[in-house]
Amino acid sequence: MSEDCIFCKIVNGEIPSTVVYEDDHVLAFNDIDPQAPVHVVIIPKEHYESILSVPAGDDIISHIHTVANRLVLKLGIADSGFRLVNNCGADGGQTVPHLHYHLLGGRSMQWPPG
Ligand code: IU
Repeated sequence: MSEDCIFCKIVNGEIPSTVVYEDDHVLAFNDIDPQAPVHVVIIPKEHYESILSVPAGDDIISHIHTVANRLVLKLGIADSGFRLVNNCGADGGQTVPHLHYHLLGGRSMQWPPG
């Protein structure tokens, strides 16, 4: 837990969120500023500033991908397609310094992203 981290506050319930999945290690909630009909933010409960902070051998990334697969089925976007995005660092578009993945679906995606 990092004291000033907004996503840590969401994890401990200080800031409300619409939770779509939770287990001992991961929380997934609807993005407050959705960029697609389905836009879920998937985060580890433990605070990692970014994907670069995850130690080798830690299986949190694998677990997040497993959770994303489950959510894709639960939210009905498996057949139409979806995008799983990790923004890392300022130029990567990361605005919240707590590791997270965006799960986006329900519309056609463009490439390359802006
Ligand atoms: P980014 O990859 O760091 O830019 O994504 C952060 C996301 O977190 C962004 O899509 C925000 O809309 C979202 N978010 C949120 O869902 N709830 C919050 O309280 C805050 C940000 I602050």
